[in-house]
Amino acid sequence: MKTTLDVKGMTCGHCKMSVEGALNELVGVSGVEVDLATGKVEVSYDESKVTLEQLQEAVEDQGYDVVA
Ligand code: 9UX
Repeated sequence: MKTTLDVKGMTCGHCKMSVEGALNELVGVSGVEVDLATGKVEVSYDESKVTLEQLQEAVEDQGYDVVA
């Protein structure tokens, strides 16, 4: 399935890479699209392998806030 996370605090290309990298490392994630201008992070994932909570935690572990 596909979800869009609302992430606060990403401002440069390195932020984008950190968030994309962290999400892509998770088993079950098949695609990540970060829009820096809006903070929207579109994630394609298999919900039988990874949960929405795990996606949010992966982003938070990089130091960004996820708005529920
Ligand atoms: Mo760029 Mo992002 O210097 O936290 S890595 S703003």
